[in-house]
Amino acid sequence: MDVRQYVAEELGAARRRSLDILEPLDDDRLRRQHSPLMSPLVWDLAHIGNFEELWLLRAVAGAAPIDPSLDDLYDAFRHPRPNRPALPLLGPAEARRYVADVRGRVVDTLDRLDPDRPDQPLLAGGYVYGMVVQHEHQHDETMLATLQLMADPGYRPLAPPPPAGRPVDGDVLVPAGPFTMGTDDEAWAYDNERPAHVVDLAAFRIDAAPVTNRQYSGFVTDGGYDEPRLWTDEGWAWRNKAGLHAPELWRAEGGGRWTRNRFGWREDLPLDEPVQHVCWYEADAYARWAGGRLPTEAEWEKAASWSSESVKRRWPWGEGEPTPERANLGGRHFGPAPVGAYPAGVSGYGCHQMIGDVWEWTSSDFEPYPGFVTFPYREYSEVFFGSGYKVLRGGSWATSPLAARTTFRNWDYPIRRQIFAGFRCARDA
Ligand code: AVJ
Ligand code: FE
Repeated sequence: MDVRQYVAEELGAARRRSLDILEPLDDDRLRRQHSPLMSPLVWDLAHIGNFEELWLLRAVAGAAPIDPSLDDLYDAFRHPRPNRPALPLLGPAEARRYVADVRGRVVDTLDRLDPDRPDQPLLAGGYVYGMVVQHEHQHDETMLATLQLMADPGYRPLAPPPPAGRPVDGDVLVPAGPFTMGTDDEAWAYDNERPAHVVDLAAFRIDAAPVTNRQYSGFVTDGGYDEPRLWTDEGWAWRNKAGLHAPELWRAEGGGRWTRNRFGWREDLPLDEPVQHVCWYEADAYARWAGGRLPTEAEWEKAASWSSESVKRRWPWGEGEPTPERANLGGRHFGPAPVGAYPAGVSGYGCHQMIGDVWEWTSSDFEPYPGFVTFPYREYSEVFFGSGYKVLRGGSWATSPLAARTTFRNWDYPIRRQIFAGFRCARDA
């Protein structure tokens, strides 16, 4: 497909998604801060528009600012999240008008400017348009994490149920040898996914599926949260300080029965779904309890994108698009699917659900690859390197297929539980 047409369609799809997510919410819920970890939703919305204005109107088309005061308000680095509700933010109607105004102008420029100019790094393959589309989708996922933290009375858009699961046993062997980590030729990959480089790994075993709620509740019932030997020193200190005793949103109902809060509604813990809303310290302790460890980021990527054919795969299953039969992405089912629900999405080494369902914590710190070059701005990746962030891989049920490729890197602090994150375990072979 022609880049101009593709860009126009993906911009439209991202905007429909953002507006759909916010549509059920009244103005008060859009303006309020539901958690100090998160922005008011109306900040996210106008920030999406401001980012688009900065890159697609001002950087690409040389346009003058629509309103220069907005740049400060919606700069994530000038105002940390806890301070955002006190800012003179655009209200919901104003924010909707602003993002629509920006988008109208972007569509106009797309008619006269070629979005794909191989001689200009920002425009080669439509890069900056892809960056803006992925930015909107990433904030859509952030807004969903905010809505999960929102107290009653609940948020429940209509969504078809996910496909049925089936048991997935044990782990798979990934034989020793080199593989290609990262990418040079994925057109819309971020700077932190580049450059492609060879990494030689020892043989290892990795779980064929993410850890389920059933498995994780075994750790809880076995006293995993009360056994300091299972935790790192930092993890144990955090477990004490934060009073961790089960994943966020779980509640013990007696007799070994658990319920969980899902977007403000209480339901029986779905035992066959991947566990969600655990922090890195919990994942790390579970892995030790289970006789394993978290995979490194390189191990995760090899298990997801490599095979005996030694050809890098864009997706675990190969090059075919991520259809509903292959992965749970984009908010389609509004929650994770049970393990085993995607036999058509299995990786070359036999791992299920590497893409979609839940982000997976890895043991690795967020660091640049050898030869990393910032592009096009330091605040996407570079300023976060070496600051104690842990890498997560694979995307969740809420991640857009445009941002869930096997090379994509996400990161968060090891104490964080608000994102849709779980994990799988690895072992030395
Ligand atoms: C890649 C998800 C960590 O949300 O902080 C959004 C993405 N960067 N706006 C974040 C991002 C700028 C980023 N993460
Ligand atoms: Fe942003």
